[in-house]
Amino acid sequence: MSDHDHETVPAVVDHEDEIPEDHPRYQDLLTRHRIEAGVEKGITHLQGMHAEGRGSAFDYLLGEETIPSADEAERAAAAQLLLADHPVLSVNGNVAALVPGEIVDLAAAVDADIEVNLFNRTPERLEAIADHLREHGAEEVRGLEADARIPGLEHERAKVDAAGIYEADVVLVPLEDGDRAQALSAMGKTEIVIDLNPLSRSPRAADVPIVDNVIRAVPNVTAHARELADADEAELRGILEGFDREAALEDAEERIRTGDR
Ligand code: PTJ
Repeated sequence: MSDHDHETVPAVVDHEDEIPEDHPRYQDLLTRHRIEAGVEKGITHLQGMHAEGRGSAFDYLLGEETIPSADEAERAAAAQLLLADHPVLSVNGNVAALVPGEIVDLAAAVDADIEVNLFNRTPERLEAIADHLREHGAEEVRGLEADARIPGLEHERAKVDAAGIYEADVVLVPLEDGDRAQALSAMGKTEIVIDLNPLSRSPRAADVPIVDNVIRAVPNVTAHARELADADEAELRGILEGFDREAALEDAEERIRTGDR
């Protein structure tokens, strides 16, 4: 079957099931649809569309696949989350729209809290995101109390739960802005960042930078965590020691610049 033989996409897609799975740009179309639906539901901020557009350009250059160095980072992230005393998964409007059920599955696999943390923070969006996560199986959603502050951050992303991100030892921050990534790092937290742009400040501030689409990265971290569920501490520490964050960033940049596999 050639690329031209796939079904065409209807002009108006009301539900993601209407996007033909054999379309060569299926994953990108699905992502766009979920972000649009997220905006309509009051979950995703309009700026989330710009963020998605940027991400999608990087993903295109990466070949829209999980490159081997990203898979290694995802395995290291799973090990880091399993070793944590108090891991927290931070969720914004794009993550809630793209991978709500997958975040709930990951939280269950590594026994993590889920906390909503928004750049464009409003009570309406917080509630809409918490409800959406609960609809996808989340039992407890943190971030609504916001009774603590990340030191050194002026904007709304500084607002966190004292019993959540503030106390966490390991934080997963997908699609993060650089300021908070650096501020969390300054608090001594171990950070796992998922971002398609390897040059962005957030993956550069991360202990474990994952240069991959959240749509692929989150379920793959969960798959590694399930596979490592019975691993002992020495094995998990060995995986982390064998992971080279600089090499992972360089490898992703090289792939984007040259297209070389
Ligand atoms: O929901 P809010 O209010 O917290 O706002 C969320 C956004 C994403 C709008 C806000 O944090 C923002 O403006 O982020 P930036 O500064 O645009 O950064 C987003 C980063 O995520 C960019 O480096 C993108 O390349 C990257 N990105 C976008 N889509 C994806 C992605 N990375 C992984 N997977 C994606 N699907």
